[in-house]
Amino acid sequence: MAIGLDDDALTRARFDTLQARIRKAPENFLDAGMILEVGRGRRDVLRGAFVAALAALGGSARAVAEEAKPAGEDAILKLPPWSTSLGRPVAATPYGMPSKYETAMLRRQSPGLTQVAASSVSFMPLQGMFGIITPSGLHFERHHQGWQEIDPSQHRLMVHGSSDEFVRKAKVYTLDDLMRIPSVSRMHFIECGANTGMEWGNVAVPTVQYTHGMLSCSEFTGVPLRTLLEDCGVDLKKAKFVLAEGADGSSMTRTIPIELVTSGEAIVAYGQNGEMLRPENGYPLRLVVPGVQGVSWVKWLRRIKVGDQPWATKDEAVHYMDLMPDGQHRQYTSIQECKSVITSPSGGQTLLDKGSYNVTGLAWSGRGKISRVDVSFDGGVNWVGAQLQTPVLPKCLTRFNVGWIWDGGPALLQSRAMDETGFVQPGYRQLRDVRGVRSIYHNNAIQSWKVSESGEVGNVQIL
Ligand SMILES: Nc1nc2c(c(=O)[nH]1)N[C@H]1C(S)=C(S)[C@@H](COP(=O)(O)O)O[C@H]1N2
Ligand SMILES: [Mo]
Repeated sequence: MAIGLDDDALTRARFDTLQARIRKAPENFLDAGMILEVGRGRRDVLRGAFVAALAALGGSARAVAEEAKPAGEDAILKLPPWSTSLGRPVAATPYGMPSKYETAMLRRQSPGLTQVAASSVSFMPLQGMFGIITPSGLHFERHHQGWQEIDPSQHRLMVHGSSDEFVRKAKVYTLDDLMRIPSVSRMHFIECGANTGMEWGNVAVPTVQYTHGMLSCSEFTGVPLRTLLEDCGVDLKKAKFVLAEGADGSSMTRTIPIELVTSGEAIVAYGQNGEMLRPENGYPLRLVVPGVQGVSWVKWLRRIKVGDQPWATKDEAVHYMDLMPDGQHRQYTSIQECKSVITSPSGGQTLLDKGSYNVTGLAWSGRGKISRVDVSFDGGVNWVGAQLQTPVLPKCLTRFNVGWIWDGGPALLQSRAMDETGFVQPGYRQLRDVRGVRSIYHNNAIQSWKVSESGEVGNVQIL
């Protein structure tokens, strides 16, 4: 155990809570409430550890930590107000919210990105999340023209063809129409093609929220797009592609190969984690295209057009292409290849003491299931297999965990995922050999976190 307090469960529980909070929220290190709580710890060894860990803080904060007297087991012996008073009634909050003490789990905008109201990104806080599902309120956002709050009774979805030869009876659906059709629910990740894009240029942004936070995972509910095409009498021998269009001001339009539709994978979704989609994520309808980059998951979906060739719209002829070393652009590279990242410990966090840690992270592949994740503590010289937490689902986030004893010396943490096709996540050198350095999109390289002797964790690139 990191601080040798096996005989003092209470203090340790408190330590664990603090550690969890610290590891969740690098930005919240200087929370005065936490420092007071630390100061009241009974054991000198604990106080010592924290005072040392807090040594970098400002003068007044340190004074508080040193002056506070240990208060023994008061928290157990004296009943707190919440044990001796009447609690609040049911439905005091008809829609439940996180505890007011959970202030660190927030979507954030990258300080390194220019903020334009219309074209904007918010990143999900991977560093403090558990399991694989992203709470809907923390799902990342990427809008090309802001987000809209659409009245579902006014929303329509049209399915039609480039010409009559593709679609026998074009139709316009209301949300009520769609909800009468047998539905499916599936868990999938969505990753923006630009996730980790800043790292191409060797710009090491500080935290995992900013390196990998254009990623989320939900259970989506809706109607397979194939069902709608069949309903409209689409000639599936002639159809090769569909075009999806959003109802927002960006007129987002993306070409999707028909195989992703005929396989039954693409879903016209209205549900997200058991409730209706959030407005930011496409309420009341969005396209779910498992394994494919986020841009094809058209939000506020209003139109599906069926044809036999790609449309090369603005969102696929100007953006979301990969500039290769020979100066050519690679177009329609939509699958998100196998990738992983350690989410804790990660950039911006601080290890408080030597000892055992759970090294945890996420792995995913747009081609199927994750088959294995290896973790290195020495920059890729030695690797150990991490435990994959169930469920392990295709085109879904997979959580991995591995125990680690930090000896207090410098360390380099990396994770390397493999998917069921045998594809192994590349290192930076390998990726740059093929792709050069001028890309923005589709960076799935191995991420490295450097742990320094002070316990501080930072973002470094290892070639
Ligand atoms: N209509 C519409 N659909 C859209 C976008 C948009 O701006 N408008 N952004 C796309 C991009 S680039 C991404 S990465 C995902 C982001 O989905 P999210 O905001 O639900 O995370 O939506 C895609 N679908
Ligand atoms: Mo995106």
